[in-house]
Amino acid sequence: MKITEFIKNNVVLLDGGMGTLLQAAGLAPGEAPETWNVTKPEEIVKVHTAYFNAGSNVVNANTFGANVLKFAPDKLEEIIKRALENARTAAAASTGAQPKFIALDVGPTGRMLEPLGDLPFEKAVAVFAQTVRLGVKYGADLIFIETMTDLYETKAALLAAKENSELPVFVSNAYTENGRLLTGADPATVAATLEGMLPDAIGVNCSLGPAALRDVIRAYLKNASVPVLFKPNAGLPQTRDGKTVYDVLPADFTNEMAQAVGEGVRLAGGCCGTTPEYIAALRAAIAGAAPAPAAPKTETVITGNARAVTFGGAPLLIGERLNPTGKKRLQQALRENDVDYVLQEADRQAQEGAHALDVNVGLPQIDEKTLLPRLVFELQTVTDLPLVIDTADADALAGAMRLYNGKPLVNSVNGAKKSMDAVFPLVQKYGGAVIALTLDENGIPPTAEGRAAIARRILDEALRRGIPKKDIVFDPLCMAVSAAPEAANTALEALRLIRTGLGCHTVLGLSNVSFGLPNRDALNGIFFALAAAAGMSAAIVNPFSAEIKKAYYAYRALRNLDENFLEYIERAPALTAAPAANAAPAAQKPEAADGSALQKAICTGLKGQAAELTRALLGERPPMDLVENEIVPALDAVGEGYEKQRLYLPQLLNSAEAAGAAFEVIRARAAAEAVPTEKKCRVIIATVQGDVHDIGKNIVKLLLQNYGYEVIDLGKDVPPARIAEAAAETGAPLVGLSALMTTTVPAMGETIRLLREKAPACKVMVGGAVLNAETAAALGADYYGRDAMATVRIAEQFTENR
Ligand code: B12
Repeated sequence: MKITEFIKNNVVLLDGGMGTLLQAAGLAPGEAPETWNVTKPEEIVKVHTAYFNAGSNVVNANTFGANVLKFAPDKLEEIIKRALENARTAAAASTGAQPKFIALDVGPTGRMLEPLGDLPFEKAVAVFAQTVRLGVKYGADLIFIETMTDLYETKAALLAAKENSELPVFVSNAYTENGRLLTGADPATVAATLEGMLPDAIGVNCSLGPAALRDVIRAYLKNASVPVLFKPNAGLPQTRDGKTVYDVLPADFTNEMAQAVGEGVRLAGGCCGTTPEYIAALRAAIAGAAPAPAAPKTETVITGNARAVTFGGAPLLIGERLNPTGKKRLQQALRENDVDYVLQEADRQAQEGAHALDVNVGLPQIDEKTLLPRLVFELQTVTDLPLVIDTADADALAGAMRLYNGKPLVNSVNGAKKSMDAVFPLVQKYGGAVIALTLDENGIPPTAEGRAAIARRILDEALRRGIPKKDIVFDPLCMAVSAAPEAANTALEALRLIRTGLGCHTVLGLSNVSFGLPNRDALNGIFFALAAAAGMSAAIVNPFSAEIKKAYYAYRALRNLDENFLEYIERAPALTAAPAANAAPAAQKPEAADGSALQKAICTGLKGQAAELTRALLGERPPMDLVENEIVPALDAVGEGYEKQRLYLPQLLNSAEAAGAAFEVIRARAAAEAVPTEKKCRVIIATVQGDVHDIGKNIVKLLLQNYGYEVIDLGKDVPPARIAEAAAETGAPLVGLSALMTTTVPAMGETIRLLREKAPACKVMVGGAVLNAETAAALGADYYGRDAMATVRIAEQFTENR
């Protein structure tokens, strides 16, 4: 029997922790567990056998870290081959009579993908592909992708599994305590994104105990149409007496798990800290539990890299400003490869309240196949709004969908066979919802009924291919009323027929309707309201249009979609403003509200713009003024957003890079202007071990250099021993240490202790946002510096007293 058959009528029992058991059996710290497949197969067989004996249906072979980034190719093959052999030996040796399946276990690569890290998406796909092919070659029954903390890497792994095997695939992510992946995505986003690529089960493993993950698993059950799996830890790992311990005992674990199965979880097991004892108890607790019936979800959802947007309620606003038709400035930017302009335009629309952004690069002389995927990738570094990938070029669409981190809305397919043959297979492969235009080989039918009939045909064809109804969004097409006076009426009627007749969601490109008439904004606004009333679910609009905004917020208020009119009241004063339709950038936003242009560029993560603005400002203001009153406040704002969970790691990283770009301009200028002076004394500086925050340290370095000190910069994440050695070797009399996190303060203490031992004459100054004079004293530092200027004063004072 295949696992996909077995799942249909049974709750599937998975296995429990492996790494923790191997550690107990003597696996040394730093030793790769996968090597034991070859060197100590009997230990691995023992663990697998114990899980099969405890009742597991699925056992994950010991291949979690088996990838070509960690093992040489022939070693990798040996490890995977032996891993699957060991699991088969265990299946044969075990006593249980239950159906048994062996999974190729696929864990993360251990590297961050671009843009957060340096591993390109396609490289990640290739790494996973190699593991998957070996799993297939050596007889795995299924592929179990697990403990993924980044949605993009999860997509890479799932794509590799699909492209290189016919095996069933389970996909499981590890969530942080705030209910999101490390890189920000929430369960609704993950579920929508992964499901489009047709895994056989999705779910959650590792990180926390079952109770702490209750909300996450419920979010899966609410959003997922495929079976949901749950494989939590025996609690959050804690260190006690130098040992890792887990605090959820088998009885509590199984109670919580049994409840989850009752709520609809279809595959249950454990992760770190769980043992065969937990799995046996779990089997007893869920024995005979009937699997929850499959419940396909019907909501239309699209996602960005961290956010899901659901159709229904008031029409969604899809920003149209990234479509070059009729927009000279954007055309120029696209021709000149001015990515920053495009990113700013995206950000401005997001600020104006757009829910998704249409991206189109269709211009003569532009290679869409290259530019569209690139822009889609770049846009996702500045916005987590879902993108609407708008192209008639199937290759460009394929490239962009492949690189997209989320579930996009594709714009568009139509009723012509050629179009459906080109677009639907891409939707099936990469996942996505798709805008279907009600036209075909014969053009656009003049009547609403004709358009509804085409919609019906498109829907039937999509369903025949296995694409669910929720993923087809119809655009009944509206021409200009100036050319066709019935155009608006026809489009409105077609909307009504499709929405009520087919029960599908709809979208309209609104602005067309007013083409050729004066005060287009007025017409567009009223048309928005009429269309919304007729069943329009989303509108492709100019989010800066005052009339559209009026219509949108008023519609929500009147339809009781805006609780207590909160949003309407908040926006009301602005809704009377004169139309700002296509006004130039920058002039539109209230500057004072959220900082200067440079601060905003840093907050948004616009590297090029941050550098450019800094260059301009350097003519007017002293460099340190820019550091202290622009760069630092912007980073503080980002840090606060991160803390309050309004921003996530990708945004933090982009802002840091933009701040870095601004700072680099300042540094280069300072270096060029520096007057050579006699060096005062040597100062060693470093960010302590475990800490990669180096912006503050670099500022300190710059200032010290400007004041004539010879700075030896050891970089970031520097082990205590290296700092102590450098102090001893160079005889530098002063060392500056930086730490930005509570978790790295102990490393600072350790460094100071070692310095006292290895370079007793050396004085130590410390700084960084987590410190204050008290903690500095408690750590045994000689000086504490609140900011970079304070560092200089300390150094000056130190030199005088020497
Ligand atoms: C930018 C940033 C990042 C960037 C760092 C890029 C880089 N190259 O530095 C990236 C995105 C990589 C990052 C990663 C992480 N970050 Co971070 N990050 C920040 C952020 C927003 C700004 C830090 C900064 O550069 N400030 C501006 C500089 C100029 O200020 P400063 O460093 O304090 O330096 C000044 C003074 O302190 C002093 N000074 C500094 N060093 C020294 C040294 C001496 C000797 C002296 C005398 C003075 C001195 O002078 C400087 C100039 O005036 C802060 C929030 C904040 N507002 O601090 C969070 C923050 C520090 N990060 C945080 C966290 C949690 C993380 C991550 C763990 C996130 C994650 N989940 O992965 C990782 C940690 C990675 C690691 N192992 O270090 C937390 C730390 C919480 C805590 N209290 O422990 C913060 C506070 C955010 C938050 N509010 O939650 N982060």
